[in-house]
This record gives sequence, structure tokens and C-alpha cells, in this order.
Amino acid sequence: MSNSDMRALVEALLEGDQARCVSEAARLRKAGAGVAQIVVDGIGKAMEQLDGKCTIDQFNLLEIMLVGRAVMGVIKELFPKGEPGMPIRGTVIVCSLEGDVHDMGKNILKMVLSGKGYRVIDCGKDCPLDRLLETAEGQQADAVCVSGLITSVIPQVRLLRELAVERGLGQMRILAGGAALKQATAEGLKVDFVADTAFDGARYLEEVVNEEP
Ligand code: B12
Repeated sequence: MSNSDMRALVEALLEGDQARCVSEAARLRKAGAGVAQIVVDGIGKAMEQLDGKCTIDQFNLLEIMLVGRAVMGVIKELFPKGEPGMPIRGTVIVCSLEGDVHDMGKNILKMVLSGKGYRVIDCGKDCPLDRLLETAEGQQADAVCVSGLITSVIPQVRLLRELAVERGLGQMRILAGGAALKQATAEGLKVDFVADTAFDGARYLEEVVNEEP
């Protein structure tokens, strides 16, 4: 399946036409496209093109919210079962940090990890570090996944390791992803892994957190 097969989905996403997006995603699945390919070459590509419309100077909230709704429709189509009932592989917390309301990437990550059998606790968007770490401690998390789309959250990400160690969570893996974080290095962010896509993150977790029953 070539990228040009994704064109209709990308166009429908950019038009914010949720019904057309859902039927395009279903058509692509029937034609043999994988979930990862639709997320990366379909949703990812459309969001790259939307990029220019989401700056401080040029910003049409209604248009972008319609695109967001269309993306969520595609996510539901790609992950029809939502989260599986019987998690088998350890506990992972996902969130977007305080000040960041972007959550579509986090929502995709949640579905991908749930689909792989992790128990995923979603701390939501705009989540303060304290709440994230309190949840991680209470749930005995094996890993936390922070999604960062705006660069202003970077200082919070860099604090996470130190605060986790203070709470006795030094063994917990810290993963980072999203447009603002994936340009940085793991050393720079003081995390264990920086993911390009949700699927990269899942592969990394499969290597390091894999409590098969
Ligand atoms: C859609 C969007 C919005 C929507 C968000 C809707 C929602 N519910 O999420 C709305 C309209 C609300 C919005 C608001 C704003 N936005 Co905006 N937005 C975007 C846009 C166009 C797409 C983001 C997106 O959803 N991508 C699709 C998802 C699926 O991709 P993703 O998050 O990268 O996730 C994938 C991977 O990265 C991975 N992943 C993500 N996180 C993680 C974490 C881990 C651990 C792992 C393993 C993997 C992983 O999983 C996904 C699948 O592979 C980006 C442009 C861009 N290039 O990202 C700008 C962008 C992020 N926004 C931007 C800005 C400036 C804003 C506003 C400040 C605008 C304003 N004037 O108010 C506000 C911010 C408000 C706030 N405080 O957070 C800037 C940020 C710039 C910066 N350097 O900080 C960007 C980069 C646009 C730009 N070029 O200026 N935005």
C-alpha cells in the first residue's frame, strides 16, 4: 500500500469530515493497510499539514477542533475494542503535562499500549507532575509516558526523573514523545526513551517491561 492510497484519508481529515474519515479508514483496513501505517502516514501526515494553521498568528479553533473530532473518529475505527479487559504486561501511566491540552497523540498511545496488553492509566491532559507521580506510586507503575506538544513543558519533563527518585520510583521507566519532545534526546530530557511514534514507544516497552503471566 503506497502513501498515495492515504491521500483521500488525509484530505478528509484536513476537511474535518468525520464520516468520510471513518469510511476511508475502514476502506484502507479492508485493502490491507495496517493500523500503524494509517496512524503514521494518514493521521501523522494530515497533522503535519495542519501544523501551519495552529500557530499563534494563524489559528482557527473551529477548523482545528473539527479535524480533532475526525481524528478521534478514525482512532475509534482503528481500535474498535478500545481497551482489552485482561491486561497482562505491567502498568503504564500516560498523560500530557500541565499547560498542554494536546491529547490526540496520548489517546493513540493509550490504545496502542492497551492493545498490546498493558494496563494503561490515563492521567489526562494538563496534568501536574505531582498528580502524575502520585498516581504512578499508587498504581505501582512500571513506566510513565509523557506526551509533549508544546515546548513550554520541557522543563517539567526534565524534572520528572529527580522527583520520581525522591518518591522511591527510581526503577520506573520514563518515556517521552509528541512533536515538542521528539526533537530532543533522551539525555537532554533526562528520560529513558524518546519515541518518534506510539509504536516505537510500545516496542521499547516490550523490551524493558514485559511481565508475561
Ligand atoms: C491539533 C493541534 C491542536 C489542537 C489539539 C486538539 C487535541 N485534542 O489534542 C488544539 C486546537 C486544541 C491546539 C491548541 C494549541 N496549539 Co496546537 N497543534 C495541533 C497540531 C496541528 C497537531 C497535533 C496533533 O494532535 N498531532 C497528531 C498526533 C496523533 O500526533 P502526536 O501528538 O505527535 O502523537 C504521535 C506520536 O508523536 C506519538 N506520541 C505522542 N506522544 C507520545 C508520548 C510517548 C511517551 C510516546 C511513546 C509516543 C507519543 O503517538 C502519536 C502516534 O504515533 C500541532 C502541530 C504538530 N506538528 O504537532 C500543533 C502545535 C502542537 N500547536 C501549537 C500551538 C502553538 C498551540 C496553541 C498554543 C495555539 C494557540 N494560539 O492557543 C494551543 C495550545 C494550548 C495548550 N495550552 O496546550 C504549536 C506548538 C509550538 C511549540 N513549539 O510549542 C504546534 C507545533 C503548531 C505550530 N507549528 O506552531 N493545537
